[in-house]
Amino acid sequence: MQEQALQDIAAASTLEALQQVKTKYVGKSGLVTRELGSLGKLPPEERKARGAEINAVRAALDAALTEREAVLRRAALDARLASEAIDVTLPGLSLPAGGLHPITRVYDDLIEIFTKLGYDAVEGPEVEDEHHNFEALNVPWYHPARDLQDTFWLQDGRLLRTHTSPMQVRYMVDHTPPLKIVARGKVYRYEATDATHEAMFHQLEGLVVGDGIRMSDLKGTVAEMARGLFGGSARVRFQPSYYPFTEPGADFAVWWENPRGESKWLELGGCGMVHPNVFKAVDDLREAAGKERIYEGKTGFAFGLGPERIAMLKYGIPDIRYFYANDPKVIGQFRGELG
Ligand code: FA5
Repeated sequence: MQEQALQDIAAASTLEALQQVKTKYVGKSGLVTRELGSLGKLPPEERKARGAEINAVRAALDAALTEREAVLRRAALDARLASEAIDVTLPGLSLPAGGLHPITRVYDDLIEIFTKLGYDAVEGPEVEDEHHNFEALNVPWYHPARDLQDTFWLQDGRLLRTHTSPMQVRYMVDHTPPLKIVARGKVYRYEATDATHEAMFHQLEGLVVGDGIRMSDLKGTVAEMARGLFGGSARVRFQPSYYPFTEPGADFAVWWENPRGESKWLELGGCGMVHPNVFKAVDDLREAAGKERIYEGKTGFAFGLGPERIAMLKYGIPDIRYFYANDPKVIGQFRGELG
């Protein structure tokens, strides 16, 4: 039996098979165990020798079982390690890396230019009231300029701001001059979209207020911005224009030469000297809030421009609608280092 058992143990190729062999011989009702149990039936003089013999078998089997189990455990572990082994020389999986949206890049460039010129960068609410978006900017309800900027109205009478100019009013009510700020953010207009017009777009508003601020300061500032954006040889053009909140008002454009050798005037935005009625409206709001009237008699300039137009030229994007269509073919080009 011992010989047979040792053969069985050696032949067990898995831990489960070994367990079966173990049960068969030394389990509760195994062959060896039963032999031990039947000792009592032997005559007393034979028991001792027989018992010693069976115990020797048992010990031999236990030793063989333990040894075999160690071998099989080691093999099972080796097999598992082999199945989990990785080839560290294989190329890794690349995780998709994000990148800054082209509009964010243009904003970052603009904010850097103006921060160097000593401006503070601020932000304000997209949901506005009529007073800040229109009235305080010298656009009363009957003014035809309201039709120029078709408005998304909210049910509570408020609206989605149609430009960032209400930030001029908000900032002046809370701060004392002299001041220099740029305000960035989304604006909304209820209008048909085309290659250069979106219903949601962005603006950067600039405002400088102090004593003796002149139109030439405005022109110099816009020219400095254009050089910062497009290089030292950038040319800027001003054309008279009308904005109710400026007097005088102008539109400005930069002469743009793209890498393909094409060049044209790029309309960037509107600007002008802050209209006295705006200062008056700000003082009215300050007075209502228990603050001093300090803006009447001040001078200042303001400008507002659209970063989409800059990004379209800078990155050769032909249609403004690509910016917000979530098309990975377009936006994916701005991953990682590019741009
Ligand atoms: C204004 O919004 C004035 N608030 C700008 C201003 C500020 C003038 C301060 C004077 C003083 P306008 O509606 O022209 O002006 O818009 C300014 C710029 O926003 C445009 O030059 C253009 O670059 C951009 N823009 C206007 N409408 C759209 C549109 N639908 N989609 C994309 N960009 C637009």
